[in-house]
Amino acid sequence: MNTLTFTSQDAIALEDQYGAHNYHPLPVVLDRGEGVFVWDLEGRQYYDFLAAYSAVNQGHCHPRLVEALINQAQNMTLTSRAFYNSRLGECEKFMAEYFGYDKVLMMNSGAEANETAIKLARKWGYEKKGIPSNEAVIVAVRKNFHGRTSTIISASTDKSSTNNFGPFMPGFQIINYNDIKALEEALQNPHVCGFWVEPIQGEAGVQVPTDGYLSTAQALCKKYNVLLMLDEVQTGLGRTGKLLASDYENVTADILILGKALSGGMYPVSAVLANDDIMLVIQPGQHGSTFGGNPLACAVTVAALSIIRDEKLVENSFYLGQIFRDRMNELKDKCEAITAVRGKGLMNALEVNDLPSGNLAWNICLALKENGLLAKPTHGNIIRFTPPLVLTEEQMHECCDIIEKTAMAFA
Ligand code: IF1
Repeated sequence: MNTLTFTSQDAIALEDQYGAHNYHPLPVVLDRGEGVFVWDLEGRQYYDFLAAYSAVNQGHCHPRLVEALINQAQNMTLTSRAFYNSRLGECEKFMAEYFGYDKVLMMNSGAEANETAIKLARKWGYEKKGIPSNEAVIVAVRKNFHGRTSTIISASTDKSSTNNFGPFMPGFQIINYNDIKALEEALQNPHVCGFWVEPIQGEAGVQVPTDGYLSTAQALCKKYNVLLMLDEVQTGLGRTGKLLASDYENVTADILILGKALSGGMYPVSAVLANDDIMLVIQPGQHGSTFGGNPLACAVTVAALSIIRDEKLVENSFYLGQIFRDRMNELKDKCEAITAVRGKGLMNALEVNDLPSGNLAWNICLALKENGLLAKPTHGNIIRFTPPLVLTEEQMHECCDIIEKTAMAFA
């Protein structure tokens, strides 16, 4: 806990005055975290049901991650890729074997990994599929979220992400999510090199497609010689109750995009995985970043992935997710404020009885905070619940009690 002289109000005032106004945070100032808990400047304890948008799947300040970070920080942090470093190859081998791919390309943010996937798919399109120069098309879906760069938002259908940020990058075709017929029509264009999609849409409000959507999409991609680019930045690494959300349908992406929990929230690490026939179209000097694949990132990544395996977080996520949705469905039946429950594993959402332009979800989140649980609305009528995967069954029931008590006050 901090001293009494610097309060949450002071911290909020500082951000407001000196920080850009590109966010509208819940009014709580977090100062410390451990496992599933966070504490504000006044020492109030909360269950963290956002987990930094699924980046801290391993829980806050996991001791093995802290140890990996400190040990590596004392030895070497950054070499650039002008030289080899002693941790990169080990980390790439670990990741390639962990996910079953030939090759790994490490970046930093999720947006950068998606950018990498776009460049890789296009280059493959020209050099392997024979698409005429500068004519490649990537098919994306409505309400996607893949990051904030100007290329990525060129495929966005969200006005607040795009308004007055043009001109936009050409080469994207947008179809409806969960629409196989539209996909097959789009893939018939011989200039299409990739189909780019989240297995469950996060920002759109935890939209779960129909069973079979991904496996059918994969079959269509094979049929039309198009790369399946899966953005598992948020759905990956145990979040949905499988290691990858695509595991539910035994689908293997041609280009797998990872980020967030790849470092357990310790450090920005992202990666793209692909087999040799795809990954090797990128040659020396054609893509990279100063920080991508640095020794600190590598040490943290190996530890973060080891924790997921050693602590059986995938299994825990699957198990606790069932409990959560069972409890929330019971709640929905007796609480008028709640209209829908959906999700997989520990990636879930409640829809509340309001318009997307309303403020009921925000007001419930404020009340949840007062009752010791932090969650964030997405749009005005959806609350997302994505706790760290290290939650226990007992804690899950306590959290469901908090949500129940809070929601009933709005019934
Ligand atoms: C923000 C949402 C979550 C992502 C997927 C790539 C990225 C993200 C599927 C980019 C990032 C974040 C970013 C965060 C809000 C957040 C988010 F509400 F916008 F949709 F998690 F649900 N692919 N998602 O979800 O990764 O470059 O940020 O590392 O404030 O923009 P990044």
